[in-house]
Amino acid sequence: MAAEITNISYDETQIQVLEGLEAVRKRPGMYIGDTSSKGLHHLVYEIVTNAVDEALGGYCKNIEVVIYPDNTVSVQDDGRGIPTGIQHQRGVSAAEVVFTVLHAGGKFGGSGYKVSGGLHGVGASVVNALSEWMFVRISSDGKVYEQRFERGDVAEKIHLVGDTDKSGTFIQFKPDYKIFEELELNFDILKLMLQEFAFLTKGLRINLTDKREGQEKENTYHYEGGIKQFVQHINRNRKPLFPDPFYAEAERDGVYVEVSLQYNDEFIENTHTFANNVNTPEGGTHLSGFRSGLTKTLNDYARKQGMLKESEKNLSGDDVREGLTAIISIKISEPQFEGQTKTKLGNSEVRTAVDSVVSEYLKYFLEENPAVARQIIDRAVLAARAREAAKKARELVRRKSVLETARMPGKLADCSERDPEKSEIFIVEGDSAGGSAKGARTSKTQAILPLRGKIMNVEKARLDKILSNEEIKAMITAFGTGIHDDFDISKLRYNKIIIMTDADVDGAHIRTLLLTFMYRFMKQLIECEKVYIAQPPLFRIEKGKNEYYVYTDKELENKLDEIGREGIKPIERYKGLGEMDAEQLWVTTMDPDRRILRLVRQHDAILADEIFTQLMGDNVEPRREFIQEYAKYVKNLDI
Ligand code: TTJ
Repeated sequence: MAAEITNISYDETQIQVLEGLEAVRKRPGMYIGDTSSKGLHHLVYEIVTNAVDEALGGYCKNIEVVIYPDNTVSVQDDGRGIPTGIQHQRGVSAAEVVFTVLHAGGKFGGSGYKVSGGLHGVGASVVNALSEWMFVRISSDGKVYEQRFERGDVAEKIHLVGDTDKSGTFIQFKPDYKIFEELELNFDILKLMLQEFAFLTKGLRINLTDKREGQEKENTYHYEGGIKQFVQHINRNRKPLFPDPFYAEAERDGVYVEVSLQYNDEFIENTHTFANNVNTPEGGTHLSGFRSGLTKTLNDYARKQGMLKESEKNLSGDDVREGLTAIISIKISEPQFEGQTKTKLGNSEVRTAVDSVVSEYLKYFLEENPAVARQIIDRAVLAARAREAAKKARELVRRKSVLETARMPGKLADCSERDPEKSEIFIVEGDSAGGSAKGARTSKTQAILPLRGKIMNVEKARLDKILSNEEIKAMITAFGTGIHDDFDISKLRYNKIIIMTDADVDGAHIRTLLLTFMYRFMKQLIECEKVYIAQPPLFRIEKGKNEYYVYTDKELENKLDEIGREGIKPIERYKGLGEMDAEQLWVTTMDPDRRILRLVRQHDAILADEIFTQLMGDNVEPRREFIQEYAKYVKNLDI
């Protein structure tokens, strides 16, 4: 048994004992980022990664994830099963080593790529350490074994429980309430995560089931086309230029490269990059290799076909990326992750590998599909013309933010504090609520920027038009960061950006537009957790000398049960911020000591963007699907 395990890399060199699991419980943030909802969902990510690795090796075809009513989660695969034999170095089973020893990875994909996300794949032992309990059932070689852990410690040794003709691994765990601030698992976050894994691993079927009462749900993610279907998914509510996305898959110098792309009739770029299935929003060598390959190949083709005259300038990178949707996924044995959030790929050999695959296969694709090629080039030529105008508008904004004399927008009631760490800005819907907010604020630390009406849809316009929009200009100037590649978080003039809109459908719409703008132009604001949503109360209850503000329907019921229903004045329901006077707005929504702020997380922005394209897109079918899916949750959605 031991020899077998050594064979499959569970030897001393693979398993390094760095620290005990106690260290994980002492400083969970060091291992999973934080102990908020983000960290909680990261536990599931860690476990699923192991099963996906087994699938990458070609040993597993199905993964089942289940959320139970007690907020536990299970992940099951039909792979080979974690080895159960005694590991000779330690005298315990290899499975136990996987769950109790930090950094006991030793995972290898069958294709020869060691799949580990470096810091990202912290491993099953970290999840075990942060779980009240963990239960493991392994089926392999005709036998079923089980083992149980509590807060990282062995509670039951591994033992045989029966026979089977199947193989696989089943893990169930309960996140430790002593560690996590939040235990509620979010179906949508897991959905985005699992769907992404499924897109990145063609053929793998991932099933997600929610068994919690009142929210029972089941989804399956299974894509034979892999990232090609990922591209189609991103464009599903948009108008693609051609139906069948470009797809290339090849290996170069030990780098496995997959690229897929398609253009749509909008102006923004939607490129997502992955290294060993880890999302790399900071980009890196795979992205730069892709960009240079794309620009070069399209220019070469356009010249050869006479679509670019000798006197004309080359199409720029920005030109060829307008309306582009692309996925780049690479796999490599020793990924180097760099950058602020360790999500930037550093391996230089990847740049040449991706550049070469894109150049070779795209050239071929253009020659095979001349009609498509013409559409792509025509589109880029149009973009080049518009670019000159856009550049001028953009430089205007850039110049303003570079010179410290940046004139703040007239509508901004700025705070007097100059230290961004101590300042915050409220983006407020409408001039009247803006007026109340100005009356209510602490002018030293709180700035108010009222926006008039709806802000424009940034996905449907070119940069020059977007940047001539007053509300958008006002936000960019007030924030001080610039946008896109010029974005610089160190220039941010406030530590918190707080979106304050009415608690109704219009308010939700404006919030969606604002989030879409920030997600598209200032992604790092969201990644760095600078954006919040203010929560104005829905009701005011008055009883005797006491008044209470409550923020949800459920809270209203609870409060009424608590204080009794007798002798209360008619309950006020707030329809908009404008109905509150300055004092009420301060007490309920703006006072840092009493207010409730909801942090906008990455998935909120992605979902906002999805909802947005689905509702605002030109296609009727996705809009109908959306309304059907969400109608049961949303009471007064007047669309
Ligand atoms: C290791 O090499 C021998 C055959 O099994 C390989 C292995 O570890 N396979 C494996 C691990 N399949 N599935 C897992 C796994 C699945 C889950 C859900 C969680 C964890 C920690 C591991």
